[in-house]
Amino acid sequence: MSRTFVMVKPDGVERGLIGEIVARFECKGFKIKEAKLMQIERSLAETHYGEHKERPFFGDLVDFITSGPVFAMVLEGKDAVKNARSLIGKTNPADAEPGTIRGDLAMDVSSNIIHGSDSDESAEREIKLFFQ
Ligand code: 3AN
Repeated sequence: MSRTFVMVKPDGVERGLIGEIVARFECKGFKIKEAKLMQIERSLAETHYGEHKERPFFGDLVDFITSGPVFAMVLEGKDAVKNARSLIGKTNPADAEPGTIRGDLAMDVSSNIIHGSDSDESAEREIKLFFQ
């Protein structure tokens, strides 16, 4: 068993998709170990997205992720990072397969409704950042 960090972004919370998204992870077999609705501070957003600091969309990304509450979760399961990312789908919803969360529920790369850690190291770093 391993853990991953997943959060429903402000657009997903605003659209009332927390229940739908949580249900998909539960149906897959994940256990929810922690969960909270929270407002992300700018400094936390900048740390969380540190690897994208030089990208042209960094400012918009930080604005977006702090624009309203997010629903943050720690999920446990077999190959948690990989299994969660396959449920989530490709970064750009236009490329995400139908049946995935982004493929079914989103259209735009800059508001792609959900974040999932991309490695075990990122997962542990992000869990510490969000859940101390
Ligand atoms: P993922 O969230 O699938 O791991 P990353 O880590 O490459 O994707 O990107 C982090 C976030 O940055 C994405 N969830 C998305 O919101 C945003 N992003 C990535 N690429 C772009 C882009 N070309 N234009 C705008 N936003 C982007």
